[in-house]
Amino acid sequence: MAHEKSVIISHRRDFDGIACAAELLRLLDGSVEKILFTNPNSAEILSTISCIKGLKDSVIYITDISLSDDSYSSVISALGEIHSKNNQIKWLDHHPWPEDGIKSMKEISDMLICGENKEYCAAELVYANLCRNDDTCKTIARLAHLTDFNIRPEDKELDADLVKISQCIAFLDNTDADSEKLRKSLVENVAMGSLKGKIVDEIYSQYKKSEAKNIALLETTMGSIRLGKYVLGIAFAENLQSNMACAMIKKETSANIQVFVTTKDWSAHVRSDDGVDSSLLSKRLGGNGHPQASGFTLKISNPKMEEAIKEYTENVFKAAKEIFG
Ligand SMILES: [Mn+2]
Repeated sequence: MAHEKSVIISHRRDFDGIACAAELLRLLDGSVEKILFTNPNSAEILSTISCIKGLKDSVIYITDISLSDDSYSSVISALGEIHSKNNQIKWLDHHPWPEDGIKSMKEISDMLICGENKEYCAAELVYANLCRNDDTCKTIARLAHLTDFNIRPEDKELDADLVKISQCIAFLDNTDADSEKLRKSLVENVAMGSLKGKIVDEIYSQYKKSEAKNIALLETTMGSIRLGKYVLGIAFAENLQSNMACAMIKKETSANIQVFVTTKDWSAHVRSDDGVDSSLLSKRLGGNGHPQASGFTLKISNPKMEEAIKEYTENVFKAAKEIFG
């Protein structure tokens, strides 16, 4: 039976994920039934998969999402059920994957490009494997590379429009209907090859309203610890673009490992200088990622924000001491 319909599942929080969806939107043109966004932790991935339970005879593209060590079996078994209803699964990712996860996923996927890739981000993999004849996809993929390989806002190569749209994407990393709607418009904008326009300005003005408050929280929660030749800096805000927040932490604390925690979902975004493998910390704390850019999410037991931040910081410092101390 022909597979005419398609569903896109991509990473919600960064430009690479949005760029993958934009490229696929161009490639698949009128056949896209749904675009869903998620983040790479099992709870969110499972809840996203539950949105396509009834799907049949379709192709599901999953991009810029990895499987982590502790949770892949539940995700793969949910996808196995989807696959058994004559759906194809095509998964393109560039983050590290557990070996056993790759093995089991291979059995139920029609295209699987995964595992750590030091040269290409997910949008570049989508371009190279699915839409090579589309020059706009090539441009989108090149832009995603700049944002995804930890090129910080102060680097000249990263132009202002790209920083601005990345801030918009991080700001929209919510599941409410308004955010979903704005994000869909943003994907359509990127699919036209544009990082600018009315929709970007609209989201950016919302983001700007929240920025001052977020930066103030970042500054008051900033802490650091020395671990031999390393300094780890940590700070919290409700929501800021991760590279930007980590650059601020680095500036304030001179840390070569920066941990930015988003308090709205307690996800931590870890960045580090060349030669410092901070993904060891993320992996120890149940997360995943590249040596210079990774992430994890800790559960919080204290309902009071101030106490929760203290608890979170202590847990990160404790793990960091064990690894780098
Ligand atoms: Mn990526």
